[in-house]
Amino acid sequence: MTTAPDYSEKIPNNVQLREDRRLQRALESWQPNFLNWWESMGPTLPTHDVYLRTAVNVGREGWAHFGHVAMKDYRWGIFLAERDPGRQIGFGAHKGEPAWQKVPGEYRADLQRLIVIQGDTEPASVEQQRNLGATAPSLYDLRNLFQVNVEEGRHLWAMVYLLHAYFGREGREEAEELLHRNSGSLESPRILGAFNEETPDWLSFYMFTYFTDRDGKYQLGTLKESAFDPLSRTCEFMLKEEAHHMMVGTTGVDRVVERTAQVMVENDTDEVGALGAIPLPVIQKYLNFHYSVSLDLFGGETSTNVANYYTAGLKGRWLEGRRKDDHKLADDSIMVDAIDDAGDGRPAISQLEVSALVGLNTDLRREYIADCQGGVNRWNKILAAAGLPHRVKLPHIAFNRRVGAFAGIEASPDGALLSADEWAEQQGHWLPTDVDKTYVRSLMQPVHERGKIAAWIAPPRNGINGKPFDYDYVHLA
Ligand code: BYC
Repeated sequence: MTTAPDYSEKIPNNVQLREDRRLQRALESWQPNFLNWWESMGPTLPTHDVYLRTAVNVGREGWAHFGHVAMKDYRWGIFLAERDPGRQIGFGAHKGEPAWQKVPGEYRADLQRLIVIQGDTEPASVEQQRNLGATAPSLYDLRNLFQVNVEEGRHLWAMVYLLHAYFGREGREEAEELLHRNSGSLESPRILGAFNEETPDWLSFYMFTYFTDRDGKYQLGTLKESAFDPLSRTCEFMLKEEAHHMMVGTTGVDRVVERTAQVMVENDTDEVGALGAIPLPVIQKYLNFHYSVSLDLFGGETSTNVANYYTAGLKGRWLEGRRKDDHKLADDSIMVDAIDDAGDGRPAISQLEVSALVGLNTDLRREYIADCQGGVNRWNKILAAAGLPHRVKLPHIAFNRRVGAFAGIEASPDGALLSADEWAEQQGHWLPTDVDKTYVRSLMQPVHERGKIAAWIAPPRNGINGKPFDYDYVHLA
C-alpha cells in the first residue's frame, strides 16, 4: 500500500479513499460541517496566511512540507502510518493473534467509546485556544499556536475517519456529535473535565501544551498498541505530530521561567509583578492547576473499564513491547494510591494492592508523572543557571483532584489532608486566583511585529524549520 498522501483528492489521504465511494461520499459530506465548525469555533484572529507544516508522507524521513497557507485552505487529511502486514496483537487474551483489520462485534461498543473520547478532546482544545491569537507574544508563537490548532483539527479527522469507516451509522452519528459538543458549554460540554476549562492566556496555553497534551501523548501511546490495526496506525502518526505540541509547551514554559529569572536577577527582587514579568509563585500556581486537572484525565486509580480494554486488546500499556512480563497480567498485582481510615475515623492517604489489570490507569499515570518531572527539572535548571535558589515542583498526587481515589478529599501541594474549610481558606495560595489571572491577562498585549517579543517571555533559541526568529511566520489580514 502506498504511504504518500494523495493531495489531488478533496480529502487528502493515504487510505485509498477513492476505492471506497460510499465512505468517500460520507466523509465528503462531513467535510463542510467540519469547515463550518472551524470557521465558527476555530481561531478568531483574521490572518492572510501562516507558515505551516503539512504532512506529505508518513515515513520516517521528510514527512512534512512547510509553506505559507491560508488556514481555511489547510489540507486536513487522513494519514495512517504504514501497515505492517505481519503485525500481531501484543497483549491481552488475543496476544499472538494477527492484528484486526475490522472491528470484532463483541468489542465494537468499547472501541467506539475510546475513539469518541479521544476524538472529543481534539476539537475541544481548538475551541479552548480560539482567542489566543489576539494576544500572541510574537509571530513565532502565533504560528506555533496555529500549527497546534490545525493539527488538532487533523486529529479530529483521524478519529472521524475511523468512526465512518468502521462503525456504520452509529459512527457517523458520533462524528456529527463531535462537532456539536463544545468546550465549556452548559448544555453539551466536552466529555473530559480538563477540556471544559478555559485557556484564556499564554501561560495557560504553554502549561496546557506541556501537561494536557502530554496526557494525549500517553493515551495515544496506549492506543498505538491496540489490536485494532487502523487505530494503532492512526495513533502512530498522530504521535509524530504531537511531538511538536510537546516542544511548544516545554520551551514555552522554559522561556517564561527564563524571563522571570532574568528580571529577578537584574532587579535583585522576587517581586517581578511591577516589572512586567510573571512572578514565580504565579507560575507555580498555574503549574499546580494544569498538572492536577491533567492527572484526572487518566481516570480512577482502579478501573474495571481499563482492565477490560487491556484484556480485550483494545488499549495497551505505554511501551508495551518493552515490558518484561507475560503481557496478560492476570496473576500480577500493583500498589495504587487509596484513601484509608487513619484509625480515628479520619481519612489518610495510603496504598492498596490490587490486581495489575484494574490498576492500569495508575500504571499509565505513573509513567506520565515521571515524564512531567522532566519538565520541572528543566525549569529548575534554568533557575539554578540564573543563580537563583528558588525551585518549582509538582504538587502531591492528591492535590486538587476531582476524579479517582482523591476526588472526595482535599490535600495541600505537600500532601497534607485538609478539611473543606481549610481548603476553601487556603486554595488561593496554591491555585491561580482572580487577581493572578487578571495580572497575567494584563500582560497579554499582542506583539504582532516581525522580530519583536513581549516583555514577559524570552525569545526562543531556534526558529521553525531552520528559519530565524524574525521570519514572517504569519501575515495578518
Ligand atoms: N472527566 O473507569 P474510570 C488528548 C469517567 S488527551 C470526566 O476510572 P476509565 C489531547 C469515565 O469515562 C487524551 N469523566 O475511567 C490533549 C467513566 O465514565 P462511565 C484523550 C471522566 O474508563 C490535548 C467514569 O468516569 N484520550 O489527546 O478507566 C489537546 C469512571 O472512570 C474522567 C483518552 O483519554 C474525566 N477526566 O478511564 C488535544 C483516551 N475520567 O463509564 C488532545 C481514551 C474518567 O462511568 N479514553 N471519567 O460513564 C480512555 O482511555 C478512558 O476513557 C479514560 C478514562 C482514560 C479517559
